[in-house]
Amino acid sequence: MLNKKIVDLLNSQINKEFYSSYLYLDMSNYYYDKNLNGFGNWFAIQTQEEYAHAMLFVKYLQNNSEKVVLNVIAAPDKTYSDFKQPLEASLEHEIFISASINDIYAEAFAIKDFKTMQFLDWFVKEQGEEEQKSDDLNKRYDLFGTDARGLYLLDVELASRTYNAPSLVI
Ligand code: OFO
Repeated sequence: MLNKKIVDLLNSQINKEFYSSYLYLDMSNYYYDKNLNGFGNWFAIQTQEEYAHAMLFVKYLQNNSEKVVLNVIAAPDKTYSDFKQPLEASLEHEIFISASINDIYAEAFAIKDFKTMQFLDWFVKEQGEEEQKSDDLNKRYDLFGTDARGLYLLDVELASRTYNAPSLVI
């Protein structure tokens, strides 16, 4: 059993992870629509990763005999007027998700819920990597993406990204 506030925060995080998956699917669709299929692929893989994260939170609640509450997933409401904007929005989103994970961690720490802290350790590390990955893509776009040949080569590179299931097993 877990503390009620922790359960509420974890359920809210499930919604945020599913929303992240939805948001990245929207970004993926944006790039496919522009024939930038490598960028589309990169975000399609982000979509899969976020879905897997949501399911890890689901599993954690189930393993602790807590009720999983599924709420409405908001529709992504951003429109993009150039190729850079989804990249910036994804970095901003990852920073928001990191803060959300940190808030749950802080609550778990305050009530000495060491089990939840241990579970969240993986996400703290993962968010650090996600922010880094997104920042790196933004910087590489700035370097190469504004030149047509550079954009083409970057798109080819991003097309080779493949999905790896999360290393966390619970
Ligand atoms: Fe769920 O990994 Fe980032 O957002």
